[in-house]
Amino acid sequence: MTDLTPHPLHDLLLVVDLQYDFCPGGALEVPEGDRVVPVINRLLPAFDNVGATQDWHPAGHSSFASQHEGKAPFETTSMYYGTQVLWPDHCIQGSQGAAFHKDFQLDACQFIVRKGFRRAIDSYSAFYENDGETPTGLSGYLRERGITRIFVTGLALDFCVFYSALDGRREGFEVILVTDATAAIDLDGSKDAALWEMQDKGVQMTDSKSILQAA
Ligand code: VGL
Ligand code: ZN
Repeated sequence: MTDLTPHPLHDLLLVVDLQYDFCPGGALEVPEGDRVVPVINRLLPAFDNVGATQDWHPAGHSSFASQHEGKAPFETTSMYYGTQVLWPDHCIQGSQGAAFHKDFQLDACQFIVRKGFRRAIDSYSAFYENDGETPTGLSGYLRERGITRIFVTGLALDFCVFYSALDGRREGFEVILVTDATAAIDLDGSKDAALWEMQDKGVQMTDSKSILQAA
């Protein structure tokens, strides 16, 4: 079994999109999304390396259903880079919905990667935009810092967490999903599909209790 003890140099806690629009009452709410906030806060002191992502769209972003005549949120459309789910307007730069949940101890984060800021392309993953090839710069940053293993938490399990975990593997990092520190949107079985694919691609799974016991 993998040693879950967080290593001071090589392990990173990554917190994905812990923003109001993904919490209950938000524009793109994840059921019980806010439940992960205290779980993540409890993990923070166990890690010497912590970073966050922040979904950060300009008004009129092309991933918004409002920009597509005749389309409703959660339908899909074809973009130049492939199929794209269309979302309610969310995480608009500078808005309250784009802000981090106030109870999340953001001060513990050493970096914040903003993503989805180009109008023409969405960006779920912390590593690549949705064309799968435009980098955010995160893998180079982490490699220069000597990070080799990433513990992934945050929202939403079946979109930004999922793509971040898979791209982390693709970039050669060890990836461990902290299952109770994440929550899913779950569109048409997307939660189970994401869990299966992550397992298939070598993403390990654990829970916060096991990490804290090992710390
Ligand atoms: C997300 C859909 C659109 C996420 C972001 O954080 O999972 N999902 N934008
Ligand atoms: Zn988004």
